[in-house]
Amino acid sequence: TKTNGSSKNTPDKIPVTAHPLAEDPSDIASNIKYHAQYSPHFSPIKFEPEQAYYAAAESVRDRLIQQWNETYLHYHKVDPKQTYYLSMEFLQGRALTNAIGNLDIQDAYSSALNKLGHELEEITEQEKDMALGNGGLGRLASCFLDSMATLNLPAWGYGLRYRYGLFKQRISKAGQEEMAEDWLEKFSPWEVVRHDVVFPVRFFGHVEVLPTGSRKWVDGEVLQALAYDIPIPGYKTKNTNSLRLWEAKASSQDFNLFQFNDGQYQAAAELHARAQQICAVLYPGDATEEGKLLRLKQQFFLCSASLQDIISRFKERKEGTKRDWSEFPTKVAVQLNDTHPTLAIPELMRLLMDEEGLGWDEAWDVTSRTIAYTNHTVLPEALEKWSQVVMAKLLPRHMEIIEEIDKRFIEMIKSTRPDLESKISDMRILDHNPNKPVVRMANLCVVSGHTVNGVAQLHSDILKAELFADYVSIWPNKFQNKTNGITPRRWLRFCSPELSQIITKWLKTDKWVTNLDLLVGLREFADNPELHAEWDSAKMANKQRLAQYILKVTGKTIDPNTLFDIQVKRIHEYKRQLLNILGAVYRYKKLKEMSPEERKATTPRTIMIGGKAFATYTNAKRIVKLVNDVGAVVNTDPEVNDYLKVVFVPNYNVSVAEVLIPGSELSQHISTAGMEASGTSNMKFALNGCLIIGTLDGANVEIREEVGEENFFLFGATADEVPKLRKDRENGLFKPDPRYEEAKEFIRSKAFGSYDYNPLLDSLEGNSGYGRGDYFLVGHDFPTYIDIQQKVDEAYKDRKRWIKMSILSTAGSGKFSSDRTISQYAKEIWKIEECRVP
Ligand code: B1N
Repeated sequence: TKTNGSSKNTPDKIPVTAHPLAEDPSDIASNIKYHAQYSPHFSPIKFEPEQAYYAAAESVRDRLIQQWNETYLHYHKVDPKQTYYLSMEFLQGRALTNAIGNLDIQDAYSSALNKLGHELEEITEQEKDMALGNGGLGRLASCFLDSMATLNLPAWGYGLRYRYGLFKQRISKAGQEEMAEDWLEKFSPWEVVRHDVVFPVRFFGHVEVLPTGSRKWVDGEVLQALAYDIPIPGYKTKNTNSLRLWEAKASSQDFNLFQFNDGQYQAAAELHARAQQICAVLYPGDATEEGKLLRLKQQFFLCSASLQDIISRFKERKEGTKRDWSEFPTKVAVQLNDTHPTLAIPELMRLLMDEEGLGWDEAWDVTSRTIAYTNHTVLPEALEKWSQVVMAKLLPRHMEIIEEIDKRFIEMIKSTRPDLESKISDMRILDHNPNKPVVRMANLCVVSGHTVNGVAQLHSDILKAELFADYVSIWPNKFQNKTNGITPRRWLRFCSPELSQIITKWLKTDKWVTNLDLLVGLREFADNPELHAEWDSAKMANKQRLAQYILKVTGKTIDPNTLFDIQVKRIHEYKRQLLNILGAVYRYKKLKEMSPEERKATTPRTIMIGGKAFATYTNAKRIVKLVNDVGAVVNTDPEVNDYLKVVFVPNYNVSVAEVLIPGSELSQHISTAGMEASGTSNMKFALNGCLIIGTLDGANVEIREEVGEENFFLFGATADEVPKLRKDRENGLFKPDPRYEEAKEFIRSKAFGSYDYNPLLDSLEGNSGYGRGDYFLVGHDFPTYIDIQQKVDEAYKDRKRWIKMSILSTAGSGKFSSDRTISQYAKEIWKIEECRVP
C-alpha cells in the first residue's frame, strides 16, 4: 500500500500553491500541498495518510468556507424565517467523505490524492468520528442538518462542543471497558472558532426587584459562551448551513492574579476550572436520565447562549430600527430535540421580559408561537424531572417563571375546563411530591410549545392516547407525527457506492439521491436476472469489506458466504439483545445435537451484535459479556463453526455503521412493542437491501407497510397486547415454551464459561418486582421469534427469492429519507421556506 507520498517521484514535482476553488486535480493537489506546508500541524518531513488527511480536509474546507459566507450573506439579505434546531447531541461521524460527496468533487479529489501518492478511501479512515451524541437521537439531529442544507432551508443547529464525546468501548475478558474519546486530541479541521461571537451565561445568584417593579437576575457566577461553527454543506447546492457549538470559558478578568501571585494557584483559576467542566463530557445516557447538577448546567448553557444569539441575529437583520417583538415568531422557529433544551422556554421568557422589557402576556405569546417540542421516548426513566430545590438555586429567575407558567396553567384549567380538575395534579408542571418536589420538563414543553410531535406513527399515537392524553382534549391540534428519516447521502450514496451505481443504472437517473421516492422504480426489475446478478455481486463486495473489517478489529475470520445477521444499537433491556443471544444459544444447541448431514442442510449464519452499554447499567454490561462469552465457545467449536458464528463488534459508532450496514442481509429490530419510539437504523438497513426481522414497534410498522409484509419477518406481541401480557404474567398465567427454558438452562449450566449469568437470567423470572418478572416479555416473544428465524433460514436458501426481497426492501425505503421528514417539519411546524443561494 502507498503510505508515504514523499517516497514517490511525482508528488515532489507538484507545485505548492493556494488554489482554494480549484477544479483540476493538479491544482487540487497543489492546494493540498499548500495546506500541508502552510497550515502546518506536523513536522514537515512526513506526508503519510494522517498528514494527507488533514491537508486534504483543510483544502476541502476552503471551498466550504466560500459557500458558507455566501449563504450567510444571502440569508441576511433575504431575511427569511429560520429554524434553530436545539439539541444536546449531534452525532456527526466523519465529515470528509460527506463533504467531498456533497460538493460533488469526488473524482477530482481522488485523482489529486493519487498524484500525491495516496488513496482517498485510505486517508478518510484517518478521521476521528465526531461522536457528540449517544445514539439515534443525536444521529437524527445530524441527518436533519444534512437534509436542511440539501433542501436549501435557512436553518441552524445549536449544540455543545464537548471535549470528550461518547466513550470508546474496549472489550476485555471482563466485558466492556470505557475509555475517553478525545476527538480533539490533535484538532478538528472542520471547526471555525468565532472569537466575535461570545455571550455571558449566568448561574446561581438571586432575583432583584427594581424600583420599576421589574425583576432582574443578578450576582452568582458568569461564564462566557464562545461559538465554534461547523459547516454543513447541502448535496449539490451552494447552501452551506452552520452547526454552532458552544464552549464555556471564564473571562480573563476572572483570573485572580492577586491570589495567583500569593501562591493560591487553584483558587486563582477556580472559575476557569468550573467553566472547563461544563463542556468536558457528553452525558453517556441513552434513554436513561441522570439528574446531575452539571447536566442541568450544560442544558442551560446551550439554551441561554443559543437564544441570545438568535435574538441578536433578529436585531441584526433590522439594524438601527426598533424591532416589533410580535414579529419574532415570523422570523424564528425553535425546535427542542426532546426535553433536554426545555430551559429555552423560561430563558426566552426571561430575556423578553427582563432584558427587552416586554410584559408577561406579550412574552408568553412570542415564546409559545416560537417553540415546538419533539418527544423521543415514553420510557418513564427517560422523562426528565429536575428537583425544584436544585433549579431554584441554580436558576432562581427561571424557577419563578416556571412557577408562574404552572400557576396560570392551573387557573386556565379551572376557569375553562372544570371537568379536568381531578387531572390537574398529573398535568401541571410542578410536582409537589413532599419527598422530592420536581419540575416535569415534558409537561412544561407541552404547555408552552405550539406543537408537540412524536417520531413514528405508532409512537405519536401512543403519546396522544397515553402520555399526553389529557392535554389532547384541551389542544387537539397541538399534536402531530413526524416519522423519522435518514439521509440517503451518507446512508446509501456514500457508504455503498457499488449499490448506488447499480440503482442509478437501472433507474437511468441519479435523482433518487435527493428524491428517494424514485426508488420504487426498482420494483419493475425485481425479477430481472441481470439486476439480480449485479445486486448480488454488490452485496457480496460489501460483505467482503465487512468481513475484512471484522478481521481487523476482532481477529476473527467470518465467511461472506454465510447469512450476515446484524443487531447494532445501544444495549438496553427494552431493545432485547438478550432475545437475540438466547436465540443464538438455542441455535447452537440444536446444531450440536444434529448429525453432520443434518448440519450441512442448515443455513450458515454469522450473527453480529454491537453496541455500547451505559457504564452503570449492570444488566446491559452483562449482556455485552454474554455475547462475547457465547462467541468464544461457538466460534472455536469445530463441529458447528462452519454453520454458526457469533461476533461482538466492538466500539459501534457512525463510521462502523457505514461498513456494517451495506454488508448486512438480515438485521434485528426486536424491541418490546410500544417501547422503541421509532428506531432509525432499521431505515438504514432496509435502504441497503437488508431484510428486517422485527416486532410491530416504532417505525418498523411503517417500514413493513412500505416494503410489503412478505418482505418483512414479523413476530411478537403488539403494543396493545403488552399491558395484558404483563398482567397475566403477574397472575402466574405465563407458560414458558420448552425451547426458551432449554436456552436459559444451557447458559445456567456454564456452557459458556464460569461467569455467573444467574442474576441476568433471573430478571426474566418471577412474576413481578423491579428487575424481575420479564418486564420486556422476552419469554412471551421467544417462540414466535424462533419460528420466524426458521422462515428466514428457508428464505435464504432460495437465492432468487432472497435477492428479490432485498431489491424490494430498497425499492420501498423512499419514505424514510430525512428530506421527506424535514419537508414536513418545514411546512407543518416551522412554516419556513426554501432560500436558495444563487
Ligand atoms: O431517539 C431516536 C429514536 O429513533 C429511538 O427510538 C429513541 O430511543 C431515541 C436521553 C435519549 N429517545 N430518547 C433518547 C437520548 C439521550 C438522553 O440523554 C434520552 N433517545 C431516543 C430518534 O428519534
